Amino acid sequence: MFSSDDTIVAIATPAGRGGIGVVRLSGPRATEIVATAITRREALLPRHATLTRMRLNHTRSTRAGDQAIVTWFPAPHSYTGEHVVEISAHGSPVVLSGILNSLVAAGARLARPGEFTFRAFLNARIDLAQAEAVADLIDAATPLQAQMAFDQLEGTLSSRIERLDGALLDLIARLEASLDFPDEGFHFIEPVEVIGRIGEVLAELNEVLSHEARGRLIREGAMVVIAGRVNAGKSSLFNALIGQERAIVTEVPGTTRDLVTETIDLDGLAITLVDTAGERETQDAVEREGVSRALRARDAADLMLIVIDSGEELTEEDRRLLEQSSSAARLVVASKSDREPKWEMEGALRLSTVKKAGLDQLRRAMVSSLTGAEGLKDPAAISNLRHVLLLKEARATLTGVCAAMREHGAPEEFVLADLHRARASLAEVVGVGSSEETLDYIFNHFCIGK
Ligand SMILES: Nc1nc2c(ncn2[C@@H]2O[C@H](COP(=O)(O)OP(=O)(O)OP(=O)(O)O)[C@@H](O)[C@H]2O)c(=O)[nH]1
Ligand SMILES: [Mg+2]
Repeated sequence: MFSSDDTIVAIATPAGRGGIGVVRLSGPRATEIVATAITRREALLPRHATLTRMRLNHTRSTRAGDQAIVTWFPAPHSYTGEHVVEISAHGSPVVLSGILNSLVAAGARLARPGEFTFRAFLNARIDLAQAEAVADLIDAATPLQAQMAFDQLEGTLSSRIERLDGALLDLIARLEASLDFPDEGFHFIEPVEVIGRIGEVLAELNEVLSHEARGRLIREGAMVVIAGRVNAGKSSLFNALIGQERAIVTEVPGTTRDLVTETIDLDGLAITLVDTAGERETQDAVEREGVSRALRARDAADLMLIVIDSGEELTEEDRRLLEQSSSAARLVVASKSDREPKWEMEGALRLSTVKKAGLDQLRRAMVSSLTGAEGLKDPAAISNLRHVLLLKEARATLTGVCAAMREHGAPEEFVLADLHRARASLAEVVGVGSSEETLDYIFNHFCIGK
């Protein structure tokens, strides 16, 4: 996918203005290329922050255009494992692209998204699960997501995979020894012991996989859709939950006509909150489209907040919505609780955005409904669907071979083939034997400069 013998360059800080901006190079010619753009004559010292002036190619002269701190991280002790040079300049888009252009003019190639991290992976500085953790850490929207990504970057998952793989490898070695010396009639390992050892690996796999739901919920977050008939107070609730007047609120029924989306941190959980158009029969084409979008959002929701005005008698639409959502994950919100209640319902959460009452209770109910009894307190050992699927594949293989051995004493060759297959599934988690498509997919989701 990428060639890796050239020197790549990218702006590593986000687009826009900032106190500083960083341009990063990686590759065999990194120092040589940087030398053409700095005014300092002496060679850079390894891992020393050096103050120098930089020539930007937009100045069309040999005059310097900015001051920068330049640091060289010699191979192999750098992020990518290659020579890396980081240039911290003033965080102006004009200055940074000037630096970038002069480095490209001197022979560097613009890096593709994720290419620095891809090189770190190729050079075995990190494995694939750790590379994915880098992307997750950058994308983290809540402290809990960030902590979980960092743990994975530190190798918590990778070392567990390594232990499991070690146990399988040991078993394979003993079985192969038995096969290699069949005449001696000596068994290095008895079938019951093989089953026992595989059982231990399965127990550990089950333990890791038991965190799946929580881990994926933390990593992926959840979509919570606010539904209800027109004027029920949905947008008021949406605004109260996100803490700003984002959606338009008026006394006119049918105010909201599109999906309004905002992400909030609820107890460490990244919640995508969606406000929708109110339910009602309407001739208005725009509103009709809004209502049908609301319907689709409801179908995709992890949790629905069904908002019903407690100051009005239940209407046909309220009842229909309650019935339609009865088998889905939902919370019923009795809104406008500052008004005289016109109905009661068990489990309905009374709430008033005017009086700011009942919001905390709703937040707690949302979290417990999404997370179940276990709660969310700690990061989970596994959080990425790709890893989950591979571990389940390994588990299925090992469960199958155990059953075959118990039922009809499967021959050693057969057992060995399955152990190798289980190892291959584990190896793919850390990127050994991963297909080019998998790698492409993963690294294409990175930002440029990482
Ligand atoms: N008394 C009282 N009025 C409220 C409360 N919440 C919202 N309202 C009023 O109810 C009306 C409708 O509020 P919205 O939040 O726009 O309702 P909605 O469900 O988004 O309405 P549509 O977008 O038209 O479907 C507005 O006049 C709000 O001021 C509340 O807690 N108490
Ligand atoms: Mg609204």
